[in-house]
Amino acid sequence: GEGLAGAPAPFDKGGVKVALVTFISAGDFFQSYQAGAQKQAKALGIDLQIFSGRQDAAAQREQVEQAINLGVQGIIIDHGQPESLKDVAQKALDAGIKVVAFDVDLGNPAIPQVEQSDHELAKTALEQAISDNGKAFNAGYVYVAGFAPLDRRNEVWEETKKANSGIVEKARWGAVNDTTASSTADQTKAAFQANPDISVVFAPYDEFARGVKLATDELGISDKVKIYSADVSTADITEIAAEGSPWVATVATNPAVVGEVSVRAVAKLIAGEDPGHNIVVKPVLITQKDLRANAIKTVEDLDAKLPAFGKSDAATAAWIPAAK
Ligand code: SR1
Repeated sequence: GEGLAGAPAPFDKGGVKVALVTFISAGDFFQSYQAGAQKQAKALGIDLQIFSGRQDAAAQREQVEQAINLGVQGIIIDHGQPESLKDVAQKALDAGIKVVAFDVDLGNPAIPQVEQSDHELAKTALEQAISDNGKAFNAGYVYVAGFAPLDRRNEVWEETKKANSGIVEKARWGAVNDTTASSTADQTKAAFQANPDISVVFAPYDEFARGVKLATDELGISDKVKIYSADVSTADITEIAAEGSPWVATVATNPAVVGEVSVRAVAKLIAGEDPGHNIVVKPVLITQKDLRANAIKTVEDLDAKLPAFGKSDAATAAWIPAAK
């Protein structure tokens, strides 16, 4: 990369190398996150190398070691299993490399944590579910433990059930793998066959929600179910806004913005600036009703209509150019 006039060292000279080591590489959320990271890197003259983890903890761990050996100045760790990452992340720090974590808690005060305010995200989604369906309904819940964002959203689900005895969790299912949506769809069918009285599904990851919708469409019960999720993509908007869609609301950031923020955070560390320890990108509520009423068809339409969705002030600095 080229030098940035007026930027602090080493960005003034250019040639800064950063690695983005992912755990989940496929799916709309992660593709968009990576695209945003790449755009912000380009604006900063950073040479960003993306490693695809493919849900393999051992491979991701090795990739962090590869990045260290490549001589990068910064590493962004995107999701993963804390136990297989903590020591290699410390090894990177010991080598003078700056580290930022997105959605994986490495429990290290030297490693800033990027997140999407997952408690607020889940709270907003569940408040919408209660406003649409009342305080008593039979619920299905899609959850896989061990992912920091899902675990944080789960805390809010547990609190919500505790505060509302009329909300009954009839079944819980979910899978995170190469084909999360179709695996979740298969499990959803089984869950509905055993519990035909489920009327609300909390599916706080868009691949989960997509799987649930696939299943309810196939079972012909989409008019009897409402789905509340996290995340959004252009493909999701199409699914949510479709006629007769049971997917009525989602709470989401623009994942590209989260990618931009992650790169800005590591850039600030490399420049010797403090981006803060908890770096939060706030999500917004997106309802089927609003998408239809405002003819929103793409993530770009959302960016244009909702300024809070299209950009974030997190980890900014006067010398950091906006991603284009
Ligand atoms: C398996 S974890 C999936 C979640 O990670 C990000 O936080 C996205 O919001 C997605 O829901």
